Amino acid sequence: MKQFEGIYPAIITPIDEDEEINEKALAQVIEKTIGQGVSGFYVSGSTGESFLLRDEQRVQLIKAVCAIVDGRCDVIANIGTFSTRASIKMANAAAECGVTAISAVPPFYFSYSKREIVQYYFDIAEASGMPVILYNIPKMSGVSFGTEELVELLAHDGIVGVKQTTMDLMQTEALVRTCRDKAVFNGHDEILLPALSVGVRASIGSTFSIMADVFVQLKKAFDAGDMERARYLQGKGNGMIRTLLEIGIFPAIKGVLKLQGIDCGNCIKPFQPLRPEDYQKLEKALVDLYGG
Ligand code: NAY
Repeated sequence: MKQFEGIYPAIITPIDEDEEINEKALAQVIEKTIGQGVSGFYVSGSTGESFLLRDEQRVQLIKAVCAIVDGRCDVIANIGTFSTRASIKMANAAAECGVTAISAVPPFYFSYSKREIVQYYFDIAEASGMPVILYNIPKMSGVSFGTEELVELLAHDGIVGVKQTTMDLMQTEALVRTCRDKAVFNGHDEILLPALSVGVRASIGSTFSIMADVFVQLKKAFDAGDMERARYLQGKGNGMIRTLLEIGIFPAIKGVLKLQGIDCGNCIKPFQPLRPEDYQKLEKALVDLYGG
């Protein structure tokens, strides 16, 4: 079974003024982060504003990322959407683009039973034949998985891992220990170091688009047993994350990329453009992170 290891940016979706995908900026973000040592990309996730994109834009995005990456590292595409049939259609399109694996947010908005959610994942895995990574993000999806449910889902041959976008490190530890042949991804950048300490080997995160180097170095320091440096780097990253969260994580990430010289546009409305005072805060956070 494929081993996933390292830092995976949950990549933003650069857009132009008409809210169409800007593939040139997408390539710039991908090249910058590959240069910083990332292991792959998580595309069309929350950070990618996937639920604000039209279906054909989502496929365009996945196709573009696969073409730009061109086999240099992994591409994981979130294909989850409101119905099982539509998710399978998106999974098949992603498979045609050449992704390494697919991931699927649980079906949301209507409150489904656990039985329905489990079947949704089995149907996607079986119909697509693609390796599936569960997407555990209770804060946004409103679906809270219990540890036993995740273990049951991970027992399926087609389900190869889970992305834990939750602060519940007790659950993450239990999954790493119980599901040894499956990939457990950390999904909150601000707790990468504690997640590594419970045995996680890979992390998917939105802030890696702007500071992958910090987290690549953090993991290297952890693997080398240099806890002082690992803690220092987590603290550095968390300084930036605090500012991003205060402003609004996704618009703020695009704001930082703009300050770093890559214009990814704004987030799709109803997200609002940043204000001058937001850019001032981001500039300060960048100086605190990388120096002036
Ligand atoms: C996705 O699909 O894009 C993600 O889940 C990325 C993970 C991010 N989660 C959320 C809810 O934004 O990287 C995290 C997060 O932005 C970061 O840890 C700051 O809280």
